[in-house]
Order: sequence, then structure tokens, then C-alpha cells
Amino acid sequence: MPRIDRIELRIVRLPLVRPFQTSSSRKAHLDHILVRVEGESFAGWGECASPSDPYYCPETTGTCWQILEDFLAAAVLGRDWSTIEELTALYRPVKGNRFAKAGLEMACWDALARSSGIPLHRMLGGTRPKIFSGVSLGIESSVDVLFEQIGRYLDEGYRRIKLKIAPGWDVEVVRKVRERYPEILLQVDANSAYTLDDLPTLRALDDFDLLLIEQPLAHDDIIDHVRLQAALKTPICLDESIHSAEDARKAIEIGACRIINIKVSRVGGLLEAKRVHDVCQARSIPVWCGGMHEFGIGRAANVAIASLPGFTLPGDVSGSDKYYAEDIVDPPILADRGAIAMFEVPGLGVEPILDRIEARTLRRQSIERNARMTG
Ligand code: SMG
Ligand code: MG
Repeated sequence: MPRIDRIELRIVRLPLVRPFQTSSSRKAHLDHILVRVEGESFAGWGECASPSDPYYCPETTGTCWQILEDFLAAAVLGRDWSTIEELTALYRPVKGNRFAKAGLEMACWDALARSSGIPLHRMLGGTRPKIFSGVSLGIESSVDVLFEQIGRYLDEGYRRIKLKIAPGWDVEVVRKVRERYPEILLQVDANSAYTLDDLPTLRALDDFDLLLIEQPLAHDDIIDHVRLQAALKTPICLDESIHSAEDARKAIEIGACRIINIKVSRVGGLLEAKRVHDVCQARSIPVWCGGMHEFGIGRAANVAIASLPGFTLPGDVSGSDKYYAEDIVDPPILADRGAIAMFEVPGLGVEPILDRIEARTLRRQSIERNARMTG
């Protein structure tokens, strides 16, 4: 692979079609960093899908920007690499900061797959021609509003419903949804809003035939989740607590969960996402692809990784029209009866729409190899 001579970072803001509320934050728009890598004869795009605030995880758009600009760009500009393993080795000294790394790494996968003439899902070892999707529904002002949302997405053909829960919006809401929809695949996500003191509430959720309960306890915990899993029939699925394949192995070995939500950005990129998948597959732990409200670039990467064989549960990778009136890629990523087909063109399979990106850019920075080398 030729060297990366230039990295362009930009913060792009897209308004959400409706606000999205979880136990930890409320969003009306998303600010994601787009990363473009460029060399003499190649280019690729990535997306850093970090939330703007540190309420889901410690990273923010601001920390990602700083790490990308000051450390990751400096580590890779002008350096030789020919595989993603070699690329990631260049910035191995940088600890954590996985959302930032995922944005750069994605751009390099796209560049590599484009210049090899291979669709990304094939390069990753995907085996599915299409993936099945569910939707994640935020906390609403009333159960009636939630019912409207559920009805709409079931009508569109989505395969399962995930409800965000929080103290005060949990057992009774789930009970009403289950009474109204006795047959649907249903799961809940607490975004770490509970502790073991809430065991009675979490136990009450066992009555509703849920597919899983996602990240009920602290974002950095696996130990208390072991105790909770032992007290529940419903499988626990970890999200926030899993940053790597090693985290996944340990959580599975100690019995902290029976299912894992794989997010490309949370684990630092597609290579680590594939490793988490492999660890889980070897231990017969089902996985599904989570989301961070990705724009079209990050969403295309999610579609590609979810084609791996261990992704046996419907994911949160919906059509982008669930969130955005106008996405930034062509073709748009849309679901058909809850299924999204692989893009059979080289790279991520989508082309950024430059004038739309330009119109929505809040901040931009170009980092050149020579500028870095001559200081
Ligand atoms: O991309 O459809 C999506 C969002 C899915 O609910 C979703 N993500 O914890 O799984 C999760 C949340 C994190 C984003 S809100 C902070
Ligand atoms: Mg989650």
C-alpha cells in the first residue's frame, strides 16, 4: 500500500428527524467526524461516530478530534503499511480512544478495499448477501407515542424492536408493549442506568420473554453483571463494557453475559470488531451489530461487518432514513422489509456526496505529511 500523504478531518452535523433520548442523553442532531485519507494513488473515507458528550462513554467529538490530529495522524502519515494489522501497529502506543481510532481505520479499510477492487464485506470475510435489522426506539413522552413508533417500524418490516429503558420508564412500559405485541422480538437497553440494588426491577423484566437486556449495569463493569446474569433467565447483552476481543473473552468466561453487541467504533475499528466476532463465535455466543446513529459512511461499515456469520441476531443497523432526512452518501442506505443488502462495489460501497458534506461542515483540518515532517 502506498503511504498516506494527507488526512482530512471535518466535523459534519446532521439534524435528526426526531430527537432521540436514552437513560444518559438526549440528541436533536449528531456531530460526527469524517476522516479522509489520501495517498498518491488511493483515497478512502471513514467516520468517527463518537457522541459529542461523555455520557455514553468517555470519548467525545472533541477528544476524538484531538487524538486524531495530534497522535493518530502523526503516527501514520508517511509510514509504510500494507495490511490493516500493520496500520494499527503504527498507533498501538495510543491507549484507548477507540472511537477516534475507528474513524481512521475505517478510511484505511475503504482505501485498501477500493484499490484492491473488492467490496469491504468480502475483504472482511462476510458470508451474508444481506443483513436483518431491528430498530432502537428512544424514551418517549408517553407510551402512546412509543406505540406509534413501534407500529410504524413493524409496518415497515423491521425484524425486532429495542426499547431504551431507564428508572421510571421500564417495567410498566415493557409490560404494556408486550401486552399489545405478544409475538414480536423485543429487547431493552438500559445504557448502564441500574445497579444491583435494582435487582427487583431487573428481575421483573424476566416476565416479558425479552431476547436480551442490554448493559443494565455500569459502563465499566463486568463483575456485577456476573451476579445479575446468575439471577436472571433473560440473557444479558454487554455493550459499553466491551472494548476489545480480550474484554469479550473475559466477560464470557466469567459469565457476565450471554450475548454481545458489537459496535465498530466502540472497539476501535473493523479489525477488532472481527476479532470480537471470532471470540464469540468460537464460544457459541451470538452477536449483533450495534449502532451510534452513523451517517452513511459508518453505516456502510456496519452493514459490511454484520455480514460475518456469527451475527445471527437482528442488529440496530436500520435504514438511515430512520434518523436523517438527507444522508451524505450515494446510494442511500435503506432497508427493504427489514433487510439491507450488501453493496457489491469496491470499498465501503457508498460515495460521499461532497456538496452536502461541504454544506454541513462545522470544522475542517487538513494534515499533510510534509507539514508534519518539516514541523
Ligand atoms: O444507530 O440506531 C442506532 C442507534 C442505536 O440505540 C442505539 N445506540 O447504547 O446501543 C446503544 C445506543 C447508543 C447511542 S445513544 C448514546
Ligand atoms: Mg446499547
